[in-house]
Amino acid sequence: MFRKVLIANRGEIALRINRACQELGVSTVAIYSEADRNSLHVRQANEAFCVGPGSAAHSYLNIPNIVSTALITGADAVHPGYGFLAENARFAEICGDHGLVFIGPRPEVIALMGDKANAKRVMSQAGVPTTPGTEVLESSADAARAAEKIGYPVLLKATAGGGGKGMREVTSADQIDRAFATAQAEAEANFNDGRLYLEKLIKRPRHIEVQVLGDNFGSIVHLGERDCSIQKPSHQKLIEETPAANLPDRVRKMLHDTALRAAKTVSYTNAGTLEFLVSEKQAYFMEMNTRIQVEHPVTEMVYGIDLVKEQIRIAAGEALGYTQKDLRPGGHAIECRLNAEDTERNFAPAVGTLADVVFPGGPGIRVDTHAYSGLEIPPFYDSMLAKIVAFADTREAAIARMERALRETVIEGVATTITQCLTVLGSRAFRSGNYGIDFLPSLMHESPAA
Ligand code: MV4
Repeated sequence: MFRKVLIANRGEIALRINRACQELGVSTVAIYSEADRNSLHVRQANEAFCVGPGSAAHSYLNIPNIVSTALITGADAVHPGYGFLAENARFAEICGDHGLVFIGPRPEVIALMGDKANAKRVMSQAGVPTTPGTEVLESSADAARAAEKIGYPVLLKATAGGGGKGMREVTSADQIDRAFATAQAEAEANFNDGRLYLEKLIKRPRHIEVQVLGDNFGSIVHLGERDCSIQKPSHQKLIEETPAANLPDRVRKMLHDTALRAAKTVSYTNAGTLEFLVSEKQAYFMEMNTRIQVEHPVTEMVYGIDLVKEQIRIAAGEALGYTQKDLRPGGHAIECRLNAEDTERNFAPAVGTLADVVFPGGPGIRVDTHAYSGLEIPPFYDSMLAKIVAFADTREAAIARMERALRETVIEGVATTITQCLTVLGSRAFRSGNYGIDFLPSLMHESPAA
């Protein structure tokens, strides 16, 4: 096992990684920006070093400063969390070049999955069903030809994308030149890579992802699925749950088997997530995330496995020590994300100082947060303040527990998504378990002031 791990992140995930390290007897080094001086991750880690000013580009993305901090403090490994450098293949490679273990998959696998068109081709060749579409497009004329063949409506997507940036829906041939130009410009601006590919638009799908873990000895297991269909128009997830409700056993098994096949195709190591679009009859591989995800706690509750500890154990060269049949999921878990944002002003991020803060507790409730009364929310980073996770024997009991927990919660000083989460939990569509990616946008249309 490692002696010391540098945590290359902030916020709740930095606390989460620190907790896993402490329980494993591993010492921790926190890094922080000038804006995060008073953060809990700085206080809870064994050591902490400032790596730059507030802007992420100069601190949490500052590779030279982060790597030197790891080397000076004598860390053996670096955990990137999610966001920031978590899916930066070059960072993973630089860590390796400096004798630091990157807690994640191999750099080549990060790079392969980071190129969405390449990832789809590799998966398709291995027999994994992928969304019908093209390889990288040469021009807008190329796109028009492909769209004619596939049939409108289609989606233009950024090869370097994910999360909906550089994505454009095109419903007819007369829109494609314009859509191609704007998607390309957006991809260029966001990823410094304007390459696009095209897919048939899947109508009203569900967004279901499957968690996998692989060790360095060729063992790979899945840890079930998470339904992540409840997303805002900005593609920010609001509520996730496992197991997915109303999913036929046949489809569930197909998703799990397909995820395993996909992970084995690239000899995947460490924690990863395969994202699928699921329609009435079909499940299509969309992309793979080569990191721990925000919503990992719901899987941990249902499988009784600490995914962050598993990441660290695997990176330290330990074998999984269990096989698929040893994994016995039980119960139901739901996560609500509490973001500091103004739902009445179209989810604009809110900044300010937290006043009264009271988090819920009691049976079956887990709170992952870096928030406390008096914390100043800087304008530089993601707006997530807390994740409330409810675990119970059944979906109905988990929903009741989550509603109870959210009513216990007080966050004053900034507007949050608490009421919005309660609206979703109380809605008929959510209770029926019959919802897809169009659910939240249509709910917001029906009850704008709920
Ligand atoms: C799609 C799709 C329909 N058909 N691809 C959105 C984010 C990016 N990762 C992929 N996204 C989508 N890709 C095809 N071929 C619909 C979406 C999509 C979506 C996906 C998951 C969750 C919420 C979503 C909201 C709008 C669109």
